[in-house]
Amino acid sequence: MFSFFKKKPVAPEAPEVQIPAPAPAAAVTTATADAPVPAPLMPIEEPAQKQSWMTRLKAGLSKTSNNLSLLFVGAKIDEDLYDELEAALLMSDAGVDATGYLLDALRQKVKDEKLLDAAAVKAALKQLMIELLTPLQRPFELGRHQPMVMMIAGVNGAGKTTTIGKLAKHMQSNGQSVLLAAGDTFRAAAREQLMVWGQRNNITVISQASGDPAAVSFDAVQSGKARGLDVVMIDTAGRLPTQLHLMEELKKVQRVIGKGMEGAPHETLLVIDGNTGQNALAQVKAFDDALKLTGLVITKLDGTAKGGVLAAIARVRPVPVYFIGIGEKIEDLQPFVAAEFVDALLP
Ligand SMILES: Nc1nc2c(ncn2[C@@H]2O[C@H](COP(=O)(O)OP(=O)(O)O)[C@@H](O)[C@H]2O)c(=O)[nH]1
Ligand SMILES: [Mg+2]
Repeated sequence: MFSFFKKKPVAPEAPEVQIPAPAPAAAVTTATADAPVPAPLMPIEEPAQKQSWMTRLKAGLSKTSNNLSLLFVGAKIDEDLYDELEAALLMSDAGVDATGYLLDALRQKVKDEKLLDAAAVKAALKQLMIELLTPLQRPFELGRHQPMVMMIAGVNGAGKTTTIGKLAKHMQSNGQSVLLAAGDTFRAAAREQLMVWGQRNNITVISQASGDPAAVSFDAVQSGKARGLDVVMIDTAGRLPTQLHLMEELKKVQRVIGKGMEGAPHETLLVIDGNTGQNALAQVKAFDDALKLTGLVITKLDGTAKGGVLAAIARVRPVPVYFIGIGEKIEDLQPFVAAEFVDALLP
């Protein structure tokens, strides 16, 4: 079993938040009054699982890593190299801004550090990419609120419902009690999907045939409070940021959640399909403008995704990336770790 959540320390003298049930040993770092800052969690504790995850992440991003790596094979440090690098970064979905930034920073580093061979320049680029992406890395902390209310948004097919399922299972194995709300009332099949999944996994799903997403969400928050649960996750119907009335509806859902519990939703996540290219950036901007996102989940990095879009996000709209997904299994969702990701992009 591996785990990737971090529990925020709860001050013993101000217990307005109940401390959740004890988690399985080694799953979650807990804090004492003497040592209030938990050590960072190892996302995956078993070396074999860790290796398998990295192998699959590398395979998923191999298009970009091949392009980038080949550039440096026996290369001279000249304008041609920078030109080819620019093209490769643009092709990776990094976008004009991040590409320009990385190239300028690399030229400067090559000059300052008097780098002469291709391997050193590659290492310098890798370092710059890690520095660029590290601000996006943030551990997901459990136990900050009871219940902690999370709203999950995104376009159709991005992987919202799948991600909710995976997160719910991970949270359960961290000793959290979870309630789901089938806020995708637009398609009956979507409601069914979550209900069936909930039954199979023994997780309560709040659903309403009437089909008002705000009402379902409100009920779920009330129910989570009444039952003293740890986490309420609210699924929403997919929508494009250009569908203005649907974006208004989403804002309403968020407002109504806040009426159910002061300060909720505590997390508003956007799920993005990693294959969407530069459009992912447009999605982040639009959903963030509408909802003030607290985090992102990037899915499907196992397919044809090129991965560079994270650099674009880091430069243009740095919303933290809590998790990345590389497949449909539970363990295929893991925390985003900048150094690992760059290692997959530029081995
Ligand atoms: N390959 C792959 N498929 C995924 C991943 N995440 C989700 N999917 C698939 O993408 C499809 C749409 O997912 P779903 O959760 O229903 O999307 P939603 O419309 O946003 O709720 C489903 O077939 C999922 O199994 C991932 O990380 N990798
Ligand atoms: Mg769905």
